[in-house]
Amino acid sequence: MQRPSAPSSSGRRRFLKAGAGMAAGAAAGAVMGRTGAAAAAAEADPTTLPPNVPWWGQYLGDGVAAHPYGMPSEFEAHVVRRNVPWLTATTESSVNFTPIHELHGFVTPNGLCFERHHAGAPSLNPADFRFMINGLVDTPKIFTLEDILRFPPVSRFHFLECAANSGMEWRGAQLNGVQYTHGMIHCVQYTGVPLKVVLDQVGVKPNGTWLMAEGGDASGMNRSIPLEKAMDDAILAYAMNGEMLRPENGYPLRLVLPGWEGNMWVKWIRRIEVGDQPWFAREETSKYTDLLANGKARYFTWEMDAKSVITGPCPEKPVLRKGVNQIKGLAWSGRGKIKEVHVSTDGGRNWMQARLATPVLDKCLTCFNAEFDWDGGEVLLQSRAVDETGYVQPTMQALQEVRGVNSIYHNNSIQTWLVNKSGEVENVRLG
Ligand SMILES: Nc1nc2c(c(=O)[nH]1)N[C@H]1C(S)=C(S)[C@@H](COP(=O)(O)O)O[C@H]1N2
Ligand SMILES: [Mo]
Repeated sequence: MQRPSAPSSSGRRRFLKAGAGMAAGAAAGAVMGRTGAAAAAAEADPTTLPPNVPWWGQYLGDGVAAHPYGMPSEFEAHVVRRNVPWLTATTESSVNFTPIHELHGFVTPNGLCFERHHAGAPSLNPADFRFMINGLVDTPKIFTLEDILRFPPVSRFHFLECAANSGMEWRGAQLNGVQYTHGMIHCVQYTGVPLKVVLDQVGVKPNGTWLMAEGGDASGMNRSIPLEKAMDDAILAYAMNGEMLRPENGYPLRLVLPGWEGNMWVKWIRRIEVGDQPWFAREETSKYTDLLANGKARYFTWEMDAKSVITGPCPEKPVLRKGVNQIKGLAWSGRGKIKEVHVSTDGGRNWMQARLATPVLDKCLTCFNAEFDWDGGEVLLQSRAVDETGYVQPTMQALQEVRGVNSIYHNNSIQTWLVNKSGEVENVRLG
């Protein structure tokens, strides 16, 4: 690599791009996914290393007017949501996946939160937005966004997991990447108004026991929700991670049902009807039900069972060197806090306790880490979450004994990563 003689601002940028391309190219030849920092470090120009003053420290950088809305470094361009084109017929009724292997801490940046739409993400002017509550209430009411913003706000961190997360893996290992096997999850800080506060204002009648939440997008997606949950911890959220919701996540208003399956978190919510029985909508009968081995189906499986996954090493993050390596991962439970996470390097024969990173919050992602000493042999990495109710994340065999193999949704089984002798990591099924 050559140092540019008189780097103009754009010249410098071209130089940086070329450098990144070379470095990433060299690494990609060896192991898929070995890009970014590791590759760049291998190619570092010694004349720019400390104590030398690097060339980029000898010129003015971008001015403050350059980025009115900041973006990640161009060297992080590989950290993006990804979809699987063959999975769905269209991109409007489809899903993309959070790059959980590239994230740090438990908060998902807004631009990386996976999206799941049934009819695409509508773009609407909040001035035209209305939210209605009708049915078994004393005073049916239509709210503007302004009205909603006038209630005292609450802010809470919660994960949202699509019930179909890991749904491809029921009959065997399918997708070779943690972004695809476990990326239908995100965790942000929501700000909004407790649904209870709004329901109390319209006055739910004594016989009102169920709610129907309805989306304003072209899918008109709706779900039945027991009043108990609405009065417990449901939020009508207008913000995520400190800014208004992104259009794809329901701008300007979405339902937040902590710990419950993502499908029920109605986006672009336009109406809640209060009734005295569930509606048995499409999304809770034909979809989001689990066909058991005996031909009957489970339904109203709202709570997300405790689950965890190792996000490094993983297929996208091979083991790069022998000796002590870090295992890192995420754990969560729809029933409360994570109590413990165990990790295994021998496919579940022996377990050791992982460290939990604080804070450990209710119905929120929890980060864990542990060390493992790699001698260059084959290793079977697993993690197992235990939540505060004492529930232990099951193996796929144990899950199949209860659920059979016809399910798509609610696969919270233990994931196995095979680290082979060259350090590459593969999605495998044991047994
Ligand atoms: N109105 C509406 N709400 C919706 C959906 C939708 O298509 N329309 N998809 C649901 C599904 S299946 C999931 S998993 C979550 C995804 O939320 P996200 O796009 O913010 O990740 O939104 C739910 N809410
Ligand atoms: Mo979903």
